[in-house]
Amino acid sequence: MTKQAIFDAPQQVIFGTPMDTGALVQQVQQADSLRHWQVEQGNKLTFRCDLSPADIVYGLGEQVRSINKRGGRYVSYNTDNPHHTDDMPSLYGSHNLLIVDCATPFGAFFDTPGKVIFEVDWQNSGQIVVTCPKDVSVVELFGDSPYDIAKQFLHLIGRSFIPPLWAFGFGQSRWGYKNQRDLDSVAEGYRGNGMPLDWICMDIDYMDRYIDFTVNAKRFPDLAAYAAKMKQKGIRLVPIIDAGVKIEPGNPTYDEGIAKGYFCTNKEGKPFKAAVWPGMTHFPDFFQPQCRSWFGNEYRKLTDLGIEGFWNDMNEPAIFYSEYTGVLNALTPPPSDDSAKESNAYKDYRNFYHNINGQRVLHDDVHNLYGALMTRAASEQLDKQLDRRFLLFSRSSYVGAHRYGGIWTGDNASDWDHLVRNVRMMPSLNMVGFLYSGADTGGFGGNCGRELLLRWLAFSTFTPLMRNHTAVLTRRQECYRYAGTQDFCDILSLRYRLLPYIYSEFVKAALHGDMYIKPLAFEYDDERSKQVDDQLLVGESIMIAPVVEKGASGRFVWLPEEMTEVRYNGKNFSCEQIPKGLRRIDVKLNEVVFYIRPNKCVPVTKAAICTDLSDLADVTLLGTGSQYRQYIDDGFTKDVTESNIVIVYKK
Ligand code: MIG
Repeated sequence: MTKQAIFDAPQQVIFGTPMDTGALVQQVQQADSLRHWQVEQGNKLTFRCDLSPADIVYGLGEQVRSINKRGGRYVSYNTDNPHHTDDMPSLYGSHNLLIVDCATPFGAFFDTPGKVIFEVDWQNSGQIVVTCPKDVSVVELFGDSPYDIAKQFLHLIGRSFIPPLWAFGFGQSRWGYKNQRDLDSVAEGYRGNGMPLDWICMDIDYMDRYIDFTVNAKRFPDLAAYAAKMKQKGIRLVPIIDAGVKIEPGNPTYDEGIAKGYFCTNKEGKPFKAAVWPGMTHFPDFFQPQCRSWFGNEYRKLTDLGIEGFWNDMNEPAIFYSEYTGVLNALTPPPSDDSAKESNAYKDYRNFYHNINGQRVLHDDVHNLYGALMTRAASEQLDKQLDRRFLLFSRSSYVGAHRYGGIWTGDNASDWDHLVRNVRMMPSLNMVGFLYSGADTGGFGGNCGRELLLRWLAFSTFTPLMRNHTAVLTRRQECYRYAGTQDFCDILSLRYRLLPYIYSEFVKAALHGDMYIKPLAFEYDDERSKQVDDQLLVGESIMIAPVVEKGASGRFVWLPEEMTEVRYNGKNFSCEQIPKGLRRIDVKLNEVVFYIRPNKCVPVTKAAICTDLSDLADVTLLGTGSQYRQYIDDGFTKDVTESNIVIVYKK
């Protein structure tokens, strides 16, 4: 018996001398060889395993294509690239976990800060081929189902970041809000139309010439007073911080960074210069612990003004051009290898260095950890600066950063494909710990039409991060800028009515090392459930079936078992028992239909215009269960524990 248990525990095989990425928080038993992979050693390592035709491959977190990754080629090489098409090999994060659902399910995590290529039955090879740098730790996991393996992995990587309650409210953002007047008009637009709103993002224009940790005094003469005034309306301000620090002698952040040697260096050992929004910048060397404390400490300049949330951007890091390339990276001709597809700044990544424990390390070799370490820098210090939980989400990430903050999925576009991609990506992000995540609702690039925004909001209602964000020069995308505002009120109100459930399920998933959003196949093993990638399980009780097609009056829904169909129209929930099987439903633009699994409950509360006014204790239970385990606290305590879970009984 004991032998069996040891045999089935995760095991780690070390190749070369890999650096500790910080992804794992648990010790894993060492082994000499991998059970499922053949290894070819060379300049790089190649791992191969055979797939049977019906095997399903899960994982890879923030990546394109379906929940089942078969048939694709994916590259972990964090990049700033707004073209999220199915043939784009790399996005902003690297989440090197695969879970293979086969006769003996197994998982594999390729833990390295360098580039990893995953070919998953690519060109019908019938194999998974993983190509890694020669220093890598491979963790193999064994279990009786993909879900079991995902939970083992979540246990190894540690508890997900838990933001405050207000971060589960709706957020509005736009690249282009410049000053208090712009933010006032957003607040008035929402409040004046009776639409809920909890937070507004401040994009780069709030800064003085895009210099981190500055505030433009003309645009925000007294940010502390302004933030306090907004907070009284139940609206928090969430400023952006970029990775690059402007070269500006006299600026205290810059001066200290130079004096203490906290910046990445070039071939000659001088601070590396690269152009981003502020013009020429240096990049903080987040691999140095003191650099992390210094940079994180700088957030105090804003937390001292009452700010309780941030988003970290440009931390792949994004580079427009550098002292080496000289011309805009976006304009450089394709090289002979395929790196340009993976990142437009790949040449720069081979031209600067980190100081890791006194060793000079080429950025390219540790590239995928950069954004994660920026998140860690901010998170560790914010935790010291604030007596309460804070909001933090990043663009770039690596597994492990999920303990420090959430992520958004970068520069998507206002088209239906990106809504589909958002739906498919959420369960994969949950497998690698990024529970607090979501996409730019409505799309970042391009002009979002009314129907797309309504359908997208209906889906984002179920993602922990629910933020409408769009790029400068696009059509105004705030909900009140569209005709028929009542439809938007109807959809947005559902988020607030479901808050007791969303908040509880999120926190319970984090506490228990569980996923908040899952593929149907993680709970149901019928053939259809294994293939579905436009329906998801949200928490323990809900199944969603979002409408993701333009012009559709509704959709087909697969019910793997009898469920309660709940239709919400902005005012009432109407419930009906629906038998197992395929069903066609109509869903109006102001409606959301979701399903409650048998013997489960969903607590709902009254609508509110912000979480400060939500009463999480005042709940009614929907569904056929008789009780619900609700996590409930003041919304900001740092002490998030099981003891805050109460059992609520159906009246
Ligand atoms: O080069 O700060 O993904 O959300 O609005 C663009 C401006 C820089 C990219 C982020 C986006 C943000 C934008 N930023």
